[in-house]
Amino acid sequence: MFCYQCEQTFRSEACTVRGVCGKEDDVAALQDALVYSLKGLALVADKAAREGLVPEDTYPFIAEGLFVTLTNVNFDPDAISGWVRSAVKRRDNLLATLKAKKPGTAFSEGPVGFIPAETTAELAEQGREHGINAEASTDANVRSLQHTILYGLKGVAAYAFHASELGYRDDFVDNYFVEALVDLSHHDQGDLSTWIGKALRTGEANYRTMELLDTANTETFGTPAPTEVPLGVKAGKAILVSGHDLRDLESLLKQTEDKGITVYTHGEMLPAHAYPRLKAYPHLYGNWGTAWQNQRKEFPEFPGAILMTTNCLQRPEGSYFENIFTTAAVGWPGVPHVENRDFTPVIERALALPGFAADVAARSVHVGFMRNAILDHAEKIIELVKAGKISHFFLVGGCDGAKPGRNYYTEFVEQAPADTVILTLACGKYRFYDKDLGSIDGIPRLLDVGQCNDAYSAIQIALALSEAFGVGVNDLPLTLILSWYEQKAAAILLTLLYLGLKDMRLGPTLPAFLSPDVAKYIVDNFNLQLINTPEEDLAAVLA
Ligand code: SF4
Ligand code: SF3
Repeated sequence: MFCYQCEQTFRSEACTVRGVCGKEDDVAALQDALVYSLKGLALVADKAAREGLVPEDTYPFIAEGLFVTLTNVNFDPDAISGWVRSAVKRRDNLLATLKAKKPGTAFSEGPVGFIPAETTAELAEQGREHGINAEASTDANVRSLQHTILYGLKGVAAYAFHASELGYRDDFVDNYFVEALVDLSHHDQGDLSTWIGKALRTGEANYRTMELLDTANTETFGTPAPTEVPLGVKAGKAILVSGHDLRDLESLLKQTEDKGITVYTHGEMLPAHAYPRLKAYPHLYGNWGTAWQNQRKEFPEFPGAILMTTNCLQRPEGSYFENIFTTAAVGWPGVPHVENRDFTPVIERALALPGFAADVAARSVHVGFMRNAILDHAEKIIELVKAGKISHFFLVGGCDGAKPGRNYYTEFVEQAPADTVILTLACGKYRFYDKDLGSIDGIPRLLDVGQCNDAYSAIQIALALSEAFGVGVNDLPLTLILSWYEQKAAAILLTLLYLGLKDMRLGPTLPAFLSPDVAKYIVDNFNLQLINTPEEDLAAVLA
């Protein structure tokens, strides 16, 4: 196998025997076969779209298929094989329709002629033949950019999938999946500058997709507002919901009404508490557990059912294997997969388990400082900056992860001077989300902007401040301190580069898929820097 798409890749180079994430060699190969088969579908869809022949559900299918291959989403060989076969079936149906309308239509590209083998083992072998290195340029720098685009595309796919589940689609976003997969199929074409342009276009597509998801979430569930979320528990039966998909959470809340079950959020589901139409459910109580990488230690202690709606899933321990469920793109062999949001098995399991024996009071955290909540106080914030009471804003956000070195983010936040404000988002916040940093004239110093896709909200805040101060975003007293782990972070980084943001700090390491020359290009053009120590970085930024 060869996979280097996430931050915890072996020796910061590549997983070649077995994934550090728990992904087996055959699963990695099947994921590559899935990407290859989606390229075949995209190549046909590209031509068929000119004839208006592409079935509408093709685009969300492609998005969900790519999402399946994102880190810590799906580890189930049979499920992934099913995706490959569905992609090929869709491709062949579309090809037949296209040929009926335009006889003589022909394709020279390999993915269009790909015929999946009968067995999952043979299909994995085909995936090895069409691995990410075989299906990319022989030029190391161009290949690095093509892999960057592929990984960014997986992140865009995750966000587009969530938006489409809420009924929100956008032609630009739909068409971009086809465009990018067609580009990646023609990997022997174009030079370095062509592919740099295409990588920044992935950033643009991700920006549009995060905007779409922001609209979808806000119009469906209401404008998020600052909300206190308890970290304690209530006596009684319990379900824990993890991941990013708000539609799944809403369906589960509906299906558990009057069942005497308390629902808790986990990981990236925490910001859900801020949405009016979700927090209106009285049995959505609080947030339980910490970041995704602690689940194998924490989940055995949860006395109810657990639902994983998206990443990040780790190998379930025997002690809770019977209690955990997956849905949508997520999968683990032997773990029940909920279809069509019929959460009956999850509810039955929760009712069979003991639940919490007694109420436990604990501290709480505040969420819901998305763009509207912060911009409602824009005038006050601007006044505080002009009066010298706020000297600097930091956005300390991104993914959390298991490797050592991430204490940097906790220490950075702890050491940031008392006249600075920390915006945060995504699961990296679990390093410091429950710290009491106090407030500056009523403005909390720690502001939780939401999930990783709410990077859109953070960008809107930065743009509004830059307009208010009459300076460019790069001239604001604002520094981005980013942590990355999986491919959504790659997509967001491409968006920030597309928007021209400079002087960001990224850690804990640079992505292994950036070749030295590509990394140098980003450093030279955007002054992207690796994190150092909190002391040195704070001193340098605030100098
Ligand atoms: Fe390795 Fe990350 Fe790929 Fe898993 S997703 S196999 S840890 S690089
Ligand atoms: Fe976290 Fe897995 Fe990336 Fe949405 S839940 S940010 S790592």
